[in-house]
Amino acid sequence: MKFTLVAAIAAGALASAANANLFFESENNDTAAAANFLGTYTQPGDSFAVDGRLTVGDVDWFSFSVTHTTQIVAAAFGVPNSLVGDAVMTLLAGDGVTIIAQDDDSGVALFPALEAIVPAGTYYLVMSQYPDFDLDGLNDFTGAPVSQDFRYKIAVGLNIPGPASAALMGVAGLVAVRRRRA
Ligand SMILES: [Ca+2]
Ligand SMILES: [Ca+2]
Ligand SMILES: [Ca+2]
Ligand SMILES: [Ca+2]
Repeated sequence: MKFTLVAAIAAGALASAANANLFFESENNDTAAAANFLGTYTQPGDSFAVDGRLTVGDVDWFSFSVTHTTQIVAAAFGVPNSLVGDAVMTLLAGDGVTIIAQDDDSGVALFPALEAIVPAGTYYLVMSQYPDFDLDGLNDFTGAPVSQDFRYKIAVGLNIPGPASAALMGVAGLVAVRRRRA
């Protein structure tokens, strides 16, 4: 139930914004250095969405900046629905290496959702295919290129952290460390 809650929060934040920012991925975005930049956000309650596609061997890097301490809530969905595709979502610090949060299946079906409170700065949000948790486009078990091909949408809400959200983050933190065990 809490998995759906996280997704609903992200979707709700998106729906409530008068001018949601919608982006479309631009390849090649397979590394931190080549990430698609999605903007700098200063206003409480900002949000944005991204449409993308994960193809064979693909990983998609996006970056954005926040100017204040922010609660990031992000969820991915399949396009046109979430029946096809098993994605992994990773939130990294501005060094492009330090993983702040990573999730596999907490969203709808096999799609991920995550939540984190972060200080002002630049962050990376990465979409990869299961099982590619080290974000190199290769299956972590076999070393072969990941072999799925599906379209996705990411909804990201940027909220002001509060006592209630801090409690929720505790729940999300437990969710975030869950891993699919093959
Ligand atoms: Ca892509
Ligand atoms: Ca890519
Ligand atoms: Ca997944
Ligand atoms: Ca990998």
